[in-house]
Amino acid sequence: MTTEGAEQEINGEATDLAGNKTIASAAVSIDKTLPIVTASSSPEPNSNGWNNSDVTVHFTASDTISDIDTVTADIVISTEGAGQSVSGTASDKAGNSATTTLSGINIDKTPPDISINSPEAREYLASESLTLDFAATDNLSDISATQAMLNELPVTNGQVINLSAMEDSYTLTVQANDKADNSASKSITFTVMSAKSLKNGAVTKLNNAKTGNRKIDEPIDQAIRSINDSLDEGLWLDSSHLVYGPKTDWLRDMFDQFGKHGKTVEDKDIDDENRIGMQSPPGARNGITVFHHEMWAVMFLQAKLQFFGKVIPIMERQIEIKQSRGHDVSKEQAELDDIKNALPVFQEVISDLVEADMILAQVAIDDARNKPVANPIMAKIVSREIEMADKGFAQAMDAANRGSSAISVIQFGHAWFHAQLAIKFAAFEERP
Ligand SMILES: [Ca+2]
Ligand SMILES: [Ca+2]
Repeated sequence: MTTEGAEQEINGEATDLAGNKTIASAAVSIDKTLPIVTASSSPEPNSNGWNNSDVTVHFTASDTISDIDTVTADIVISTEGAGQSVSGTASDKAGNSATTTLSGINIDKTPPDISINSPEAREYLASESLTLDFAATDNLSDISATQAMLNELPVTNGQVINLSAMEDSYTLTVQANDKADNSASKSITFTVMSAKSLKNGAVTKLNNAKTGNRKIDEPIDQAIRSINDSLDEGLWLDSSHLVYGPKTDWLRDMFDQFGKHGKTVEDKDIDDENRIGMQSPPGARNGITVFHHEMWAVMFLQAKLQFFGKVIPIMERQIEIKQSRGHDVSKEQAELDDIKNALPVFQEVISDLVEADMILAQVAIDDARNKPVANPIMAKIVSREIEMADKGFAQAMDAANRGSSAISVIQFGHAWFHAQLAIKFAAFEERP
């Protein structure tokens, strides 16, 4: 009997020695065919062939003839890894068994790792340069996409961010996906301190330092007036850029003048600050006046610092004497305390103003350096102005380090002015 089939009837005939015949029949089931077993996984992998959660492998078996007896139960794979495989077996009732293997199971449950090296979570000056430096790496399936936004603006790794027109708070958010669709996101918030916000902050500090005592409030009011003059909206392009005037194109006029007289422009002609005017014509709005106002504010405060520096020991001595005579010194003591409390604020405001001017000068110099020169003949003149600006800047820093704050402010003004000249010369195109 070789034919497969269930309940096959077989008739057998037996004859004994006496010649009796018996016919017997039996049902015979034969199954030689292996079951068919298939495996399927869920959830299905994504289009990259990866899962990001446990994968359940289910085995389905079918059999001809004798039917399925056992089949491997569902196998849950929870381990991360690429190229995993599992096998399942099915047996039919005739004891035939078959095995199948499902391979190529890729599981990655770990989100990418994002690092942000730059920016740092700190305060930047608007004059600083910021190069974005971030990276996304993945443990297993690899990064499929990285996106970064600086507030609402899409940015890329290595991008240089110009802080000079920025102020307040910014957030860089880096978001990355791996090939298994795990996603991660990391944010860094930093702030940008602009020249304008330093000055506004200085005004606030001074207002808060008022005591109701005329001796302190008067210099404070004087300083605030000067700072507020320097904050005149008409002098500012944005939070760290000043207007450069006069509005009339004096440079073109100057070249026309030279043209008329058949001369050529030489370095010495444009090197003379007096000739082309550190001072703007009447009514012209020019950022240089910001430095002038600032210088006055610094000088008021410095003068008061020096004055009170001398007065404090005298006041202390008077209080001592009065006290020794048994007089009430509470009024004198209160005034002395007010003065002593105000002086550190004066000092702080002076350094804020110097720093604001440093930002203005640095931003202008950077602008000048980055400005392409439209007319090659001007290149030498432009680079000379930048040189002058650098020199003024270095002198301003020296003065600031020596504690000569007013001189520092003036030198930053010079640096700013020469940077503006460089920008102006760089933009100059010869008239056809
Ligand atoms: Ca079978
Ligand atoms: Ca991963």
